[in-house]
Parts: sequence; structure tokens; C-alpha cells
Amino acid sequence: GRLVIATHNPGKLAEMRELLAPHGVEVVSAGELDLAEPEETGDNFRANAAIKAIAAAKATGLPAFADDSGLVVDALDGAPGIYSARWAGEGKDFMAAMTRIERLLQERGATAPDRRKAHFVSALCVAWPDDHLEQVEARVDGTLVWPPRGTAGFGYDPAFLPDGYTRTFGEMTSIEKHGLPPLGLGLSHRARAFVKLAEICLEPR
Ligand code: ITT
Repeated sequence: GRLVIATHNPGKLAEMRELLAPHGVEVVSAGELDLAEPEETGDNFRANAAIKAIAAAKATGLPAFADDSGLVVDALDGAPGIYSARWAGEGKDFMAAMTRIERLLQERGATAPDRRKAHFVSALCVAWPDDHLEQVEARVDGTLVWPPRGTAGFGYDPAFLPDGYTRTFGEMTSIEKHGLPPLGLGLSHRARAFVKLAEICLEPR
């Protein structure tokens, strides 16, 4: 069947398409359907993912797949968290958002690597037109680097060094960021959440 990917973020859309590719579902994006973006009024990732998926399922009559995600910085009491997109402003200036994080870390004297810990969270939701919902969440832990490195990926990728790796997400191909074979899909928050979701509902009902 067909599945709507309820995101207006091109970087995220590309990753969600790649993650879905082996599953043989026909996907159409919220952008292609010109769907309105619902207001993200939730106070956590899971709630905002559900808001986006439910709105797209209602608007299209198709099952809808949404991701709500963000960067959580320990030394900043979890900021930017669910506000990760909003910190980049209207102009989607993620270099400015990364600079703001770095300035705040410096102000707090959080310069040693163990004070620069952060994690990405991805909450995925599939909503069906009959109101059925499936929800999962996953994270990847790492350290923030300064200056940012690499031009791949999107958002905060160039500033994020996943634990156990020497290259930032901004220096990885999307395949590496998902997690390389033979283990596959073992690295990024989004790929890890996707594995959980696929275990629950490999094929839309
Ligand atoms: P949609 O709501 O339309 O999906 P959005 O960009 O507004 O797009 P979110 O509200 O979930 O999505 O915001 C998540 C932000 O967190 C996103 O804009 C990125 O800046 C950041 N982010 C999430 N996952 C990321 C990743 O894999 N790499 C880098 N940054 C990421």
C-alpha cells in the first residue's frame, strides 16, 4: 500500500525514504501532497510525532509515518531538545544554532569532553486512518565537537561525534550514519528507532 511520510524536512525525508526502501511500500511525502504543517504543541518528542502522523493520516486517508527528533545536550539541561528545529530560526540556520550551543557550553565552562555529551532522539509514529497508532523511540549518544566537521547530512550532524567513532555524522554518508552492514541500521537514532518500528509493523496494515 501507500504510505505518507509526514515531514517537510528534506534531510529527514531522504533518510526515511532510504530506511523504507527495502520494505516495498510506495511512499509519498507531505511536501509532494502539499499538506499543511500542524503546530507541534506537544511537550515531548513522542507527542509531536503523533500530532504530525495523525494530521497527515486524517488529511490523506493513508497511513502516515512521522519523525520528531532533536539534539539533547546534557550540560544545557537538555536543550535544544524538542526545540532543535526552532533554534535554527525561520532561515533554518543550523550553523547559528550550533554556534549558540557552543557559546552556552563555553559560558558554563563545559569544555572538557565529558561535559560535552549529547544525544539525538528520534520518536517515530505511524498513524492509520482508523486511528490505530504505533510509536517507538531511540537515541544515539555522542560528544559535541567544535568547530563542526563535514557537509553531509543535515541539521546538527557536523557537530555530533557518535560514541566509538572518529568521524561526525556530517562526515559520514547516509548509509554509514544509519549503520553499516553486516549489522546495519545500528547507529543513528532514526535508524535505531526504525528497526524497532519494523519489528512491530514491517508492512502497513
Ligand atoms: P518536520 O517536523 O516537518 O519533520 P522538522 O525539521 O521541523 O521537520 P523536528 O521538529 O523533528 O523536524 O525537528 C528536529 C530537528 O532536530 C531537525 O530540524 C534537526 O535540526 C535536528 N535533528 C533531528 N535529527 C537529526 C539528525 O539525524 N541529524 C541532525 N540533526 C537532526
